[in-house]
Amino acid sequence: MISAALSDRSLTADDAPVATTCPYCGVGCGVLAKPRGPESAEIKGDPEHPANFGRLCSKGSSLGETLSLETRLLHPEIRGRRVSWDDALTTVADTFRRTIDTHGPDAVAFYVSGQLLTEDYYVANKLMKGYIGSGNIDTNSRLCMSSTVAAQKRAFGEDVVPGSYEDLELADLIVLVGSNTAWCHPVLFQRMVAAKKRNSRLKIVNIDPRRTATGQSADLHLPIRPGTDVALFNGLLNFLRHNDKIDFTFLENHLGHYAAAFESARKAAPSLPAVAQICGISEDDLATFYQWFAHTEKVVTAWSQGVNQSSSGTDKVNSIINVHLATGRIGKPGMGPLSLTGQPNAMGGREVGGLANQLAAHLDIENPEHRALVQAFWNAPRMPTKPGLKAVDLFRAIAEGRIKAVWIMATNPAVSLPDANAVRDALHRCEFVAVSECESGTDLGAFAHVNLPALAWGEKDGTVTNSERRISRQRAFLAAPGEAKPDWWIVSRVAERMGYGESFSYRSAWEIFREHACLSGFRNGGGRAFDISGLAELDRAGYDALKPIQWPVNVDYPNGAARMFCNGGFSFAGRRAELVPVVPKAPANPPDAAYPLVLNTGRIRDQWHTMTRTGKTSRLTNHVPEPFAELNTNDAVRFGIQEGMLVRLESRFGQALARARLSEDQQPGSVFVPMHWSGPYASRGLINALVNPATDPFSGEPESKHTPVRIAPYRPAWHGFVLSREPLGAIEAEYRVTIRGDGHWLYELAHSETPPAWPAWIRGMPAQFSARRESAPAVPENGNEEWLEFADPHTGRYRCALLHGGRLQLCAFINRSFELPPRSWLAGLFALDEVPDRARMSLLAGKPASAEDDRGRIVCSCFGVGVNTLKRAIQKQNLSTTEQIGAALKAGTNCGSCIPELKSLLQR
Ligand SMILES: Nc1nc2c(c(=O)[nH]1)N[C@H]1C(S)=C(S)[C@@H](COP(=O)(O)OP(=O)(O)OC[C@H]3O[C@@H](n4cnc5c(=O)[nH]c(N)nc54)[C@H](O)[C@@H]3O)O[C@H]1N2
Ligand SMILES: Nc1nc2c(c(=O)[nH]1)N[C@H]1C(S)=C(S)[C@@H](COP(=O)(O)OP(=O)(O)OC[C@H]3O[C@@H](n4cnc5c(=O)[nH]c(N)nc54)[C@H](O)[C@@H]3O)O[C@H]1N2
Ligand code: SF4
Ligand SMILES: [Mo]
Repeated sequence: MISAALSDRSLTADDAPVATTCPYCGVGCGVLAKPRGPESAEIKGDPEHPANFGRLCSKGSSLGETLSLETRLLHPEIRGRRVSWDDALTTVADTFRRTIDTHGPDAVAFYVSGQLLTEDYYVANKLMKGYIGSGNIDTNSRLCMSSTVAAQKRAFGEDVVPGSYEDLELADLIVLVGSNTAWCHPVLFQRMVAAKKRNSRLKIVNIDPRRTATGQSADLHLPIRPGTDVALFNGLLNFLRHNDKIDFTFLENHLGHYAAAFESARKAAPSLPAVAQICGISEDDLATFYQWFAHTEKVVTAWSQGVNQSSSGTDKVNSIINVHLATGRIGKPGMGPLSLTGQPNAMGGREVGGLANQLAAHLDIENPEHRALVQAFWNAPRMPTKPGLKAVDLFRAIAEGRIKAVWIMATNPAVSLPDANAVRDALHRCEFVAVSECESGTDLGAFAHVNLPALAWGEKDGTVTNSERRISRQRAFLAAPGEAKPDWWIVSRVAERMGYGESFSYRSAWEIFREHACLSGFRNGGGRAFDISGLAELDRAGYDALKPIQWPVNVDYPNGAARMFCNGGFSFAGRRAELVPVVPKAPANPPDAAYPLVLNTGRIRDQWHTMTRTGKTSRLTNHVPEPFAELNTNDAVRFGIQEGMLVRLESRFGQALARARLSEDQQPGSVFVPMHWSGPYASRGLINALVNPATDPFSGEPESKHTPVRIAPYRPAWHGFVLSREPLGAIEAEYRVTIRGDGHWLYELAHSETPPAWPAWIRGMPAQFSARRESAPAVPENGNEEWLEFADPHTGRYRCALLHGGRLQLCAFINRSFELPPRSWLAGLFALDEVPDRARMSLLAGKPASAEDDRGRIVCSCFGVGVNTLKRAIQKQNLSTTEQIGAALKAGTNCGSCIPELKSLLQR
């Protein structure tokens, strides 16, 4: 039961909004939040935050609807049984202590996350590296940004993002590589689109094997063959050299070696036709891109996972940085390489050294002087002398029993690591798994010996750093629910119980931040760019009032710095940088006759990773309700697949089921599947079960975008869906997807065995009442129950509906084939207190008497505008711009995340 104390969780006085930061992507938008009851809040973009100036995307603007406590983890548990904090903390501390005493410090590990706050991250890293004395702390940023980290270190001598978001607005050419910015960094993309309206010279190029919402809005889309980015940028370096566009003065003054990189580019990408052939694109398009780049001074190249998540990810990033260094286009207004970080605090994690091969404050674990420096600052008893294991290797070590105790915080490796079945097997075998989480019922939770309830967004307090080095405060506006605690608190109390009380006596995030800031300046004679010593003296009030600021913050830059490296000042000896020679390499595992397609995985607009938060609001589940596999129409013909059919995907590692989508946006030979669906939402949607655990040799980042797979129709005995006002318990079906709707639940189902009688099967579906709903009757008290039914045993069709006092309670549609009525109109009937006669007549037909009544799949999440409504309005009212659509239907006028899709509807 939710305690009465939760009835008002507001921490704000006088209803004033609290300024905080969005917990989703690395854009790091400022949010103004006002609590509205214990489980919701009014959310607005913060007009003063320099990342978003008031804008929010669909995910950010729905934050207020994701604060439900229904599935939260609210109490510490051991083996699923509620225990006291003292028991839980002591169990973790004692088990770690015992394991270390018996097997040494490398027999334990932490696996942490870019969704921790900087303060949480700092403490976890300090405990593992300085006190336990092992390098075995790695983070999910390994799966995300580590190729960029490795490449920036190779190029600049330090992991530094030189530019700022405003450079995107000052540029005349923006090159987006392996980034679906329109969906994954939406507010930044909106800033680019707005800049394009102001500056008619500004062009956007998108380099992505798939045509995404980003590609649709670009001036030029290069659908390169997967994995060929290095050849493309090597070719560009070569082209720039042939066309006298190299800034040799910059190279002479600020670079160490550079000749070898030119030579390697010349050999690997000798001519335009050769590059066009390697990349599988037209020579004309390639020449256009090269010409634009060569003849535009202000160029920003931004990239994300299509670049990083590759067995040549580090080389890909260096090939991009090379063209910027070689032309001196770095650190100046409107130009530079700009890595777009994924998670809200991917950058903060790098600053505190959360990766297994780093130390805190951008220092190197393999450098004895650096180790000594950190050890001295922490007054630490021991330091590791070698890097720890990187994520994929770390879970292998768990499987092999070399690591015997692991503590996982704010990430779900059972879902997000490649070869996920092997990871689950490793967790199953591990002697001790502790998990710090906000949610109960995750796939990972099932493996936990100890579950530690952590504060979630809105409750936690600290700092994050976004993609442009900007440190912002996340502030609490809701009191802690149940017994949940801040992550830093949990780690510190375990550290105390392990005997390190003096060094972990923290009582607030502020104290930790000061220590972190102080370390960044400790014996830093200007050699380390990451220096926020200017914030080391912040008092509590100053920390609470801290305005967003871009590091470095020190005596030279008391107000932070928008750009770095404009006049060199790199971090290698002599303040130089390096042009890194890179050679194109094929992806680790090429497709073959048995597994002929390349599986590409990534994100959709309205879901965040494993859906623990974005799955909580129907506003975000409507856009793409079900896991899908998108493939080219030619491939579909080849493999006998039709639009809307269920397909089985299979690799050498595992299998998954998804709904087929046919599209020319997908190049032949590739199939794209989103990464989001995990156990709580889909029985067979775990795409990482298929993904190969190949990694980049420098960064250890997994190749999540390239696995050979095969695809075939999945032919169960029956297909169906059930819409229900109340959530239903376990439904026995091979294929089951659970979708939260507005006032209803939708279950997409398919199974290989037909039950003996449908009516009994459907009536037997157990309603699953949550603790809170126990008292609320699902059925209006004096409502009379009414069953409508239609069955045709000959065709295998069965349809039924249950009404209580005229109110739709449940309906089910079953068929032998996957062809079933659209769900949108039926779902809309759950909003009504009584199904009108007209609709009741057509209920079992599954479609409205008039087509006008079906809005179709939701495109605009903010105003619930569906694709059918849009198509009708475009035709009938002759709409030709997104502004006109906005005026007619409001679609696209709030967060703007759907504008690329509105544009493509207009085009069609
Ligand atoms: N809506 C939403 N937004 C998010 C997230 C989310 O879960 N949902 N997560 C956040 C996080 S942590 C991250 S890391 C970012 C990721 O942001 P993005 O990197 O933009 O997103 P992805 O969809 O993973 O992949 C981007 C693109 O890489 C392309 N790609 C695949 N192979 C290649 C290749 O060989 N070369 C090139 N050039 N491109 C290729 C894919 O087709 C895909 O369109 O998004 C952040 N923002
Ligand atoms: N196939 C494939 N796999 C991928 C990717 C891909 O593109 N393709 N992308 C990779 C990338 S870039 C990333 S970043 C990862 C993301 O993968 P994960 O990190 O595994 O995904 P999340 O769902 O964000 O997991 C975060 C978990 O932490 C919990 N949580 C949230 N806030 C807090 C907090 O403050 N404290 C604690 N203790 N817990 C919290 C959430 O409830 C959630 O369960 O996935 C990677 N995996
Ligand atoms: S772009 Fe959207 S998800 Fe990313 S920080 Fe801004 S509001 Fe949040
Ligand atoms: Mo990420």
